[in-house]
Amino acid sequence: MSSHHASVAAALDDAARKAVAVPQFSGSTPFSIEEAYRIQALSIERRCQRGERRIGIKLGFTSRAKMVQMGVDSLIWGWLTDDMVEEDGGSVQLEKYIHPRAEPEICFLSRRDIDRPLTLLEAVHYIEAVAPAIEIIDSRYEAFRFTLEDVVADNCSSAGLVVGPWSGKRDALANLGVVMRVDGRVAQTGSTAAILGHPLRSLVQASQILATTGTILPAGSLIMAGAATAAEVLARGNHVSAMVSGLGTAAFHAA
Ligand code: OOG
Ligand code: MG
Repeated sequence: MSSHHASVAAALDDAARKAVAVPQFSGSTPFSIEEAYRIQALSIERRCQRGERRIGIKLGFTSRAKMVQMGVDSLIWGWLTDDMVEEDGGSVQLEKYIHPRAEPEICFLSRRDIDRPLTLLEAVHYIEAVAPAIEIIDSRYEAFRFTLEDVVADNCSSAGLVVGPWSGKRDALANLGVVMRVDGRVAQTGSTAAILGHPLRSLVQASQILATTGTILPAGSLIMAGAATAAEVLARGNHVSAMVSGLGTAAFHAA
């Protein structure tokens, strides 16, 4: 099966590079979640061989809003690389993406290596800073439709991220208002409580996942906690902002 894994990884990597969608793979050749993570790892290796650097991880489907929107109900995770970072307040070139969507998130910057499963009480001590953020997701599958296995293989639709101002306010993240605006209009509203009841739980989950996979996430890594609301489709010219009460705003212009 491993040559099949490599060819799926190559097809997904090419789809992302060329910004051309591909059909789902699990329909023709079913594969397990474990295999999906192996395919994901192979596709990230391809990126790293081209010189991209891992800068952290993201969690997906940590909120009900996202599970309902995409019809998937398990927490998933994927890698972030330096190439995915878009400038806060800057222009995002939409041609790089296939059918991008934006979703409001919280981003953590880790203070120490995450090398074991953490409790909720410990997790706060592993955070250097926290920021409002926008994830730009872009499924490599046609019509942005996928099974759980397909989306995991596709690095959980990771494509871009915009990180807003860093803040040391890591103690009171439980229930902060979240507002995403598109062209000044309120498009999505929610609360950080939508993220697993408390966004720090994303960090706890991340530490458990990393421990089971034997991966150490080095200090200074980013952890995207998952969207607090459903995602919004992006169109050329859109100005998108995500405000998290008490933390500030991340924003970009879709060029
Ligand atoms: C999968 C990624 C989900 C989140 O924040 O829940 C995700 C997708 O919706 O394409 O990033
Ligand atoms: Mg997300």
